[in-house]
Amino acid sequence: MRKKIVAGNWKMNLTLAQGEQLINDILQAGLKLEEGQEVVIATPFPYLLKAKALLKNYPGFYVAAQNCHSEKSGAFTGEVAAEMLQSIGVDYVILGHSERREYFQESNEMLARKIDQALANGIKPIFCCGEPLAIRQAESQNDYVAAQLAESLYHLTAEQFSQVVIAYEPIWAIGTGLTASAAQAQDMHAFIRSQIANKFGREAALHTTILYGGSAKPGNAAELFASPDVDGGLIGGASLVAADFVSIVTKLS
Ligand code: 3PY
Repeated sequence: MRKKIVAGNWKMNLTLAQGEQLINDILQAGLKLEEGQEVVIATPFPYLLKAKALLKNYPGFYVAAQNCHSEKSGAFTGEVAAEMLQSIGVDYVILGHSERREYFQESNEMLARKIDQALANGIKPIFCCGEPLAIRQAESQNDYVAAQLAESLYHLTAEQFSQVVIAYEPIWAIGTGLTASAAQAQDMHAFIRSQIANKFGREAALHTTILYGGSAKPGNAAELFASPDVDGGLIGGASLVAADFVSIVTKLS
């Protein structure tokens, strides 16, 4: 009914040769993706074309960028526009990762414009949301995530929204080795789905893929993915090790 996805977020890691090796190792594992399952590999910008070429003959494998600019084009030295990504065949773009929100001051409003650029160029956004530790400790995580969704996504039409994948990444679980428990992930994913139902309708909510991210690894992926509202994962560190990444993909059900 809705797509199940495991997406690897390489962040700012690996040389081209290492990245090529990693993709070849993943492909050689001979993963058998079921109908509706996808593997997405989010490489640094300079490797996207190569990744696309390597994955070309593998149905169900897609490439993602890790960011794009909020404007169409112009005098933004060092930046990359969604249209450029489209011109090299990029399928997905990760937007709003907590590292971008924190280190590059990306606001919900700026992310709304990045989402628009991605969609205008036929690239599916993987929109990241999630709360910092203090918000979780204050038990305000639902309000916090609801505001992220509303401010970045609720200007979309239902048709536009159908192209968006959500990734719930509690910030306290990113790069810390801490993982949300399967119950914590399920609670938030169900909450996100209920918010989407309120805004875009029940059908849209049922069709939205919601990934869990934050120190997901082979040892916890099966339990996380078994939750009814968890449709796969956005994988950080474990996506850099072919055996770990492959093992996580096999946990999709
Ligand atoms: C992590 O797992 O640490 C991530 O940030 C995935 O995007």
